[in-house]
Amino acid sequence: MRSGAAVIRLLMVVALALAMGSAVGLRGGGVVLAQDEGMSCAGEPIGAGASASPTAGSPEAAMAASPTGGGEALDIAFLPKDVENPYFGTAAQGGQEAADELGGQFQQVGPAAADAAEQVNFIQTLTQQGVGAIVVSANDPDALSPALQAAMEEGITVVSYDSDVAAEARQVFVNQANSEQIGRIQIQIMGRLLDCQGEIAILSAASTATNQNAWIGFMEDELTKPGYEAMTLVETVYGDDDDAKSLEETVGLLTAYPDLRGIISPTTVGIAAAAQALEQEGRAGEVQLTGLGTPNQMRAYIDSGTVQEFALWNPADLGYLAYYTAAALLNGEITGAEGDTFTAGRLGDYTVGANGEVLLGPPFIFNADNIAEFDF
Ligand code: RAM
Repeated sequence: MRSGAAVIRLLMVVALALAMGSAVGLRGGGVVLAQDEGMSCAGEPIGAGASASPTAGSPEAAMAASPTGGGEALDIAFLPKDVENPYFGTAAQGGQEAADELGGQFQQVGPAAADAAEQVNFIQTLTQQGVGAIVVSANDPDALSPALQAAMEEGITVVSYDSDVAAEARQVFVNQANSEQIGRIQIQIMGRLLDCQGEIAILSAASTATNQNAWIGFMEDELTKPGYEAMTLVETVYGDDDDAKSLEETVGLLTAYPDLRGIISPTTVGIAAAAQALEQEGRAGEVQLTGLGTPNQMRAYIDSGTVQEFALWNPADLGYLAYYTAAALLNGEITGAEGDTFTAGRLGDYTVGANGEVLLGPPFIFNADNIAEFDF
């Protein structure tokens, strides 16, 4: 039976969702799923601030829109953090899809492990080859900058996606979702899982990763809000987006903090490895786990109950949008200035925001009720 407080909470969520016009959504299998995610420990709607795909148009609008193309040949190379990570494999599928639509070329190159120095070598090689555009997800915002700036001096268009570089080293950053929202939502979910109480730790990717560090900054800030007094972040460790290291670091956390009640892993590699570690160490259920994962990598852990919920966006859409953005820059349709607009095929219309940022849309929370809808 619902308590009176729970009913009031539910009514508040419904009222807020109505007031906001729409809730967090993700396009999957052609449908947009809407979410009402309840209230955070601080008494705010979980995922608040979601501007519900502000720039993503409807599929119908996208079909009517004219494709970006027709200008100079599109020779666009993706350089992810590493090529072994399935997340970037899915993003590459989106890049290839966009290339096929625009009649452009697509290639993906990159290191086998998430390593900034190796990314620099790839940037230099792509520059020598004279590609039209480099689309890069950075393992380190600063280490990559000189090589990217040299590429830009040679006339190469540079777009960052997923994990940004220093602003002067790219024209546009295609961000998967608002960084603040991605950071806060993970603490909000953990708060719900733990009833706002207990020791938590973070298992991140590389210690220099731009995206994870931005999200962790907002996680720490969320924890300072009233309502989180009994939730303590004990340590942040780094698994470098490597399966074995991430597993090892998780076991290290479980050993070092016997009272640990939760782990947040804002990386698709880390969260899968942490789930495996919890099962292997017999701590599943006792230690809650959330963060950012792909449905395909997390399905087994949702099924076993080791993980109840986690967040992400569609990496294929991110790659698709990044390719269209690079194409729009190459064709002179946009320069990367705030207010520039372009159409990204089936995703619809986008506007370049402050700091040369293009936003894909809000993050989505996956759980046992909806995970079957997604295959990536
Ligand atoms: C990993 C990578 C990537 C990040 C996702 C959530 O795949 O670190 O950069 O965006 O996790």
